[in-house]
Amino acid sequence: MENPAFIPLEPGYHPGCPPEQAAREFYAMLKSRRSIRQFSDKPVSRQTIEGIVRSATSAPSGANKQPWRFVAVSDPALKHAIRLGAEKEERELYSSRASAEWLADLAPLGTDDHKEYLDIAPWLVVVFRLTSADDGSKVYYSDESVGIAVGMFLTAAHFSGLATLTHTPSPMKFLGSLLGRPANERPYMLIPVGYPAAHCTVPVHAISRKPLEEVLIFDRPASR
Ligand code: IYR
Repeated sequence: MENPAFIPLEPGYHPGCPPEQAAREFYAMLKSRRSIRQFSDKPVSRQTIEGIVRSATSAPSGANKQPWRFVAVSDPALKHAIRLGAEKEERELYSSRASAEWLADLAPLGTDDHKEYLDIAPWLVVVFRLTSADDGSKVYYSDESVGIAVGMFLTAAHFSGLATLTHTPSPMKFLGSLLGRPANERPYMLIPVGYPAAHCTVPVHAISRKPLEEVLIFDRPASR
């Protein structure tokens, strides 16, 4: 095989301050991100969605196959059809599919099968995971790759002053047919994007985070 081509690394982003300060400031920006379920219908420009998706698709991916598609929906009739499809699945989930343990875990979030926000949010961004590339070739680590891209999407939306919800009506198969997507695209997540409604509240339960000592371990702890 021929030698692969390489070019010198372009200078990266430099925040102009020490990394300790930059990490602190980034966290200060990100820690106010919340999933919300009460959206305003205030419009968000197509340009904003393009910028956010550019950020998301800067994500690393297995063999750089970029195994994702972002379908941004603002057409009210299409949004309503998505709402009807999601509510149909969610009715099943809440009435029979979910275990008692799952329903108990969801109780503090106050969710149910009504998904009014799918009509109200100005954009519903449906993220698809490609099971093979557009040219038919293989993709690798597509779950991990799309998960990273979605994380960057949420971060970019928050940085842009917008709120999101990671909504996963399950199963999500109806989204592929509603949006006319080909068989190699599997729905991965439905992300309403917009401004929070003036009356928006968030569940207290979802605000707390585990302390850092619980989730971050340096090296190997001394055995107890
Ligand atoms: N998809 C349902 C249920 C749901 C599941 C989990 I896990 C959540 O963190 C929140 C909701 C719904 O959207 O209501």
